[in-house]
Order: sequence, then structure tokens, then C-alpha cells
Amino acid sequence: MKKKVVTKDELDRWIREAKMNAEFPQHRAHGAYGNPRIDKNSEIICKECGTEFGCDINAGKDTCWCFDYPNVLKSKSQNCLCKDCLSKKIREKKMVIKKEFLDLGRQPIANKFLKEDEFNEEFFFDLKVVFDEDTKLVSLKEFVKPELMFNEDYVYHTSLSVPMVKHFKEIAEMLMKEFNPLTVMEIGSNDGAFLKNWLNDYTIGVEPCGNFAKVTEDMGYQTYSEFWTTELSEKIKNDGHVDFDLIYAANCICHIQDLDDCFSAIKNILSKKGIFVFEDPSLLRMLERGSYDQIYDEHAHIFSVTALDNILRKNGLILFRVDNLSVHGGSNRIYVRHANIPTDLIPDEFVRNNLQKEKEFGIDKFQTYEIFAERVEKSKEDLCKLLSELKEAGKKVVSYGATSKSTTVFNYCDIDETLIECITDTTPDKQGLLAPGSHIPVVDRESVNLKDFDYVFLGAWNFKDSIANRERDFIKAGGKFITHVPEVMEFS
Ligand code: DWN
Repeated sequence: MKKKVVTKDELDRWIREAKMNAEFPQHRAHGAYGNPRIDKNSEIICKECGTEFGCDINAGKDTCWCFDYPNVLKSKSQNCLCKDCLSKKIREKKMVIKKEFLDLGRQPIANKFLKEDEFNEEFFFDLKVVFDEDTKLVSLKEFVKPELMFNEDYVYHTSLSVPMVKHFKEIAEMLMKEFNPLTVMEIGSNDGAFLKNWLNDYTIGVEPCGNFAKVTEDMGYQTYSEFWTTELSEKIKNDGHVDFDLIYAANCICHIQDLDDCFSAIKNILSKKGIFVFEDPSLLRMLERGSYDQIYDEHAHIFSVTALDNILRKNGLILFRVDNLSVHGGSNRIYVRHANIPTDLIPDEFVRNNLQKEKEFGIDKFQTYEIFAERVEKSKEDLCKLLSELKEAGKKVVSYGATSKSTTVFNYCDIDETLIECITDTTPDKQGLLAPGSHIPVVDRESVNLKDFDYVFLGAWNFKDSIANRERDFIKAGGKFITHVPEVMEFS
């Protein structure tokens, strides 16, 4: 069943409605019309568990503590509930309180590079971010239809990134050595950078982008060109595959909107002693570095270990190891097994350390996200100011890497061709097209002499060191880099 998302606005509306309902002598914030057991004092009896609890209305106040919760008792015959029973009811009804903390404005599909004659049809949505008080998960308020993002035209080729190819070879070798799995499945197998390290007789891929599914099929790996769902896990079983000893996913699980379905699909097809390993950008690193551009349409969620621990448990899985990685601006690799099958894979000290570190940072507190939002606004102000000043001074700026992340930055900060002349990118499928929303031209790195520019904005700031090293001549010639992570600055 899909979760009903309760936004702050809806909550405010409920509170207003509840206040209006207070015209009745009895308290009825949750449809509790005519509670027959209102005592003379402020205590009333919980209809569900029979315990006495305090009612602020009965105590003579204008509002009650329960006005802060969604109105889940629709029937007029239902009476007031104590806090515990009300929370349980809210959970049962799958209503979750999600509080909005960040608005990154109108945004396009981050990887939909386009031609001029496609401008009229360009899709935009409101990129807002919410915090789930229950699970502590950070997600987009409005999800974009997966088919609009992940289809035949998807342009991010893992194998075009030399550091990422090395990364996947190393992780495959480590998993082989430490866990020795016989059967392997990768979810989000892209162009096979991870799969190719495994024997194709025992390894399959799942990849909704048809262009990439074809690549791995051609490499000899059976590839299901579908989105990962419980239904697909059933289909794979029905096709005769035995349960998998290793299920791996990199930069993919955070793309999946319905996490309960995703994890129950994993549980359905993971062998008894099997492990599920996935890596995605770390929420803690994003908050620490102010890298708000990790937020875009594809990233339905930005994971903390805390939220994953909560959601995995809910789905009968348990997290037993966490590796902190530097890739993609700071990621976590999460190791998971079945919760109810005893093994020697018990949660290690890194799990405890990560949970502790996140707690100390305040990852479970809404206020942390309000502070982050202020930092994001400041980053926008600083970047706009810097680029406008450079423009006025007649300086030329080029961007390096037409990344998904820079789609967020350019659209949030209203940066267009007047401030950044073009973007260089090594991906042939992006070259010759215009960047989503900002419509800044994307060109081949080889076609540009960086020395014709005064400044290079690092769209791919996560590869800062390797880019700066490769482009030493630009620096030697007096050129400067600009980055917005951890704050807007120039460096050379
Ligand atoms: O999860 C995702 C991650 C793994 O990759 C996706 N949802 C999409 C993508 O995000 P991204 O586009 O922000 O990723 P990168 O790896 O930071 O950027 C890649 C782009 O930058 C490519 O188009 C290649 C380009 N690039 C370049 O032109 N020169 C990258 C480097 C390092 C370079 O030197």
C-alpha cells in the first residue's frame, strides 16, 4: 500500500480545522465527537486501551496536544485516543508526518539534455525536500515519474568514468574474497561496470534503461529491463532463478521511491545467508559539506544510516556493516542480511559509530535541516553575486562536467548562458545539446581551450582533485576554479 504523505501545509490545515471544530464542548480533534466519558477534570479515558490521559481542552485550553497530529479518526462515533494509541493509529493508516525544509524551485529532469526545438515540451517540477519524523528519512516532496527519468535515452554511462570503473572492480574483488557468493544480481546495472567482474552464468542484471540493458545483454548477462519491484522479484523467481547470495546496487536504491516495496522485494529473493550491499550518497556528508546539489529528481531520497536502519528493520532486514566512501562526494556502502535468520554477520562497530556520529550531528532533528536550508540560501546568494561580479568585470566562465548536480545548481540559482558560457563534458550523448532548464550549451572538452576562459566552475566538484591535476596548465596560465562546496570560493 502506498504511504500517504502528510505535509506541513496539510498538517496546518488539519490544525485549523480542528480548531474550528472546537465549537463543540467536547474535544474532537480526531473525530471524537461526544466522548461520553469526559470527566470533570482534564483526564479522559482512551477508547482504545482504557487508560486515563490528559485532554488540554478539558483543562480549559483553546488547543490540545493532539491538534499537532493528523486527523485519523474520521468516524464521529470514535472517541479520543491517548498519545500511544493515536501514534499507533497514524502508523496503521500509513500516515507519516513529513515536514518540508527546503525549496530548490522549479527544476527539470536533471539528465534530460535537449535540443532547442524541445524547449516547449520540457518537463518541470517543484523540487522540495521533506523530513519524515517517524523514520528520519529525507526525501523529495514530489516524486517524478520514473519513466520520465530512466528510459532509453538515459545518458549517464558508468564506464565513461575511469575512477568509477576502478571502484567497481575493487568492490567486486573485495566481495568475492570476503563473502564468496555464487549467485549475484545487480540492480541498476547500467552499462555493466560492476557486472563484468562476475561470471555471466550466475549473474543477472536489472536495468530499466533499455539502452544499457541491451549493452549488458550483449555482454552475456541476462538483464531484466524493468524497475525493481516485488512483482519483478517474483517474476525472476518464476523464471527459475535460485535466491541470490549477493544483491548489489550502486547509486540506485536512493532512486527507488517506494522503499518498503524495494526492501520486501530484496527479502523475497535474497538467499538465507545472502547479503544485500548497496551504496548511495550520504546524507551526513551532504549536510556537512552543504552539497545541496545531491538533491535532484533521480535522488528520491538521501539516505542516513539512521533512516536506513529504521526502514530495513521494518522490512525484516538488518544492517550489519557500513563503509564510508569518498566517491560521489561522500557515500555509504550498506551491508544487509535477513533479520530473522541467525548468522555470524552481526552489526559491527562501524554501524554503531555511524549511528552515533549521525546522532551527534542531529540527523534525527528537524532543526538540523532548517539550519541546512539557511546555508543553501546563502550558497545561492554567494554564487549569484560572484558570477554577476565576474560578468561585470568582463571575465569568461566555463563549467566542467554536465552533471546532474549542476542541473540543480544552475536552475536553483537562475544561472544561464549569460553567466556561464558553456559546459564541457566527456559524454558524447550530452555533447551538442543544451543543459536541462538552464539551456547552457554542452560541448566536448577537447573542443575547448580552457585558456580562453578566466574561470572554470566545477560542476563535477566530486572529482575536484583529479580535474585540477589534469588541468594544471590552465592554473599555470593564471586560470582559477570556482566551487560551491563546502562554500562558494575561488581556488587555483
Ligand atoms: O546517481 C547518480 C550518479 C552516480 O551519477 C546519477 N543519478 C547520475 C550521476 O550523477 P552526476 O551526473 O552528478 O555524476 P558525476 O559522476 O559527478 O558526473 C558525471 C558527468 O561529468 C559525466 O557527464 C562526465 C562528466 N565529467 C567530465 O566531463 N569530466 C566528469 C569528470 C570527472 C570529468 O573529468
